[in-house]
Amino acid sequence: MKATVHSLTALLLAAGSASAVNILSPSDSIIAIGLVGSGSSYPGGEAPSSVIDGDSSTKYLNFAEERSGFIVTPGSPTIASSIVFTTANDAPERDPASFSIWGTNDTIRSGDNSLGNQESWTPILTNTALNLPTDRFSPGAPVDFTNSLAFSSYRVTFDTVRDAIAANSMQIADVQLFTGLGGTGSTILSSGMSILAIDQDVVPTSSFPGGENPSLAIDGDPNTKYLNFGGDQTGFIVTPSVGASIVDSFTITTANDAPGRDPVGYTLYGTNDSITSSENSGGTDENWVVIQSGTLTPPNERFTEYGATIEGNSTFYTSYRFDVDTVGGDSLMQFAEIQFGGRIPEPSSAILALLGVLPLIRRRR
Ligand SMILES: [Ca+2]
Ligand SMILES: [Ca+2]
Ligand SMILES: [Ca+2]
Repeated sequence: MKATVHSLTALLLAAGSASAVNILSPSDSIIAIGLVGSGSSYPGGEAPSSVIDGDSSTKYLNFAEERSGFIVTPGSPTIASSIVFTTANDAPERDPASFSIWGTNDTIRSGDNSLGNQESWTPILTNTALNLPTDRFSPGAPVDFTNSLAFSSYRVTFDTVRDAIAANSMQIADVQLFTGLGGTGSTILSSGMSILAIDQDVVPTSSFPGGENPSLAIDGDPNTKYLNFGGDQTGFIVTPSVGASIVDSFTITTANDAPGRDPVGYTLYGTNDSITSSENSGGTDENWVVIQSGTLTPPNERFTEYGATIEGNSTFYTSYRFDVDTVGGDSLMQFAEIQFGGRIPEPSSAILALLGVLPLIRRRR
């Protein structure tokens, strides 16, 4: 008998007997997510170009600390035989304590502040200890390579720093490659060469201020917002407390300021898996099915709604993932509110009547 009731319910739901509702509410479980990538970043005045300017008073500083470094492209292939590092102006704890160097003749496809792994790299020396002077503005002893190969680009990483606990970053004033052993022969690096900052540790890019957390996107208040420092390719995973639903539209409300942070490109996914992804992770622990992907045109007006209808979705999901693939040009992502329109399974009055009658039928038997 129970099985029959369930079959009837399923049949009537399949026939479209579900009620139109707002799917999201403040009691839903919601977490921030973002692309997993490189954490490399440097201050504007301490860019990687400072290591090839031959000036020990300028330095390259990377907040990603250990395993940060650079990719430099002298252009014409050279055979590097030794390397010299010069310490920066302050904070000896940030000095590299070990390094690795690779060469490639591939075209460089890695971006600035990337993992620096979009090429095929040949190791020249890896995880090699450095004992740089604690004196400031001072070159260390040249480190020799056993290398007979010519490369058009070099990748250098600083695998450890002198005191990783005390330091908040890695820094170095100058790096020079030589064609001869012991810092002899011709210098290979000079100002104006293409040089990129990298960090090889994989980290999530998602983070948010405490007062602008993702739950503020579903609190029903346009004066509060969700802000993600990761910008493009951040978003959220939400598990509506209404249970399984079919989403057929969504509406975003712009936040108080900075229209360049409004969501533009988006992808909406659904899953019926239980959510195991953690806060600020890549959000990929579950099996996600794309419901719809597209591009929005946010209004310039603040505290204003925009969104999209979902075409052709008839699948119930218990959780949703909303990726903001791109924002309007800013480096941060934010919005005040988001709401999903759709349907949840709810027996119609006809079904309720039927369910009410069934126990009577059974009692009469
Ligand atoms: Ca310099
Ligand atoms: Ca790092
Ligand atoms: Ca809000």
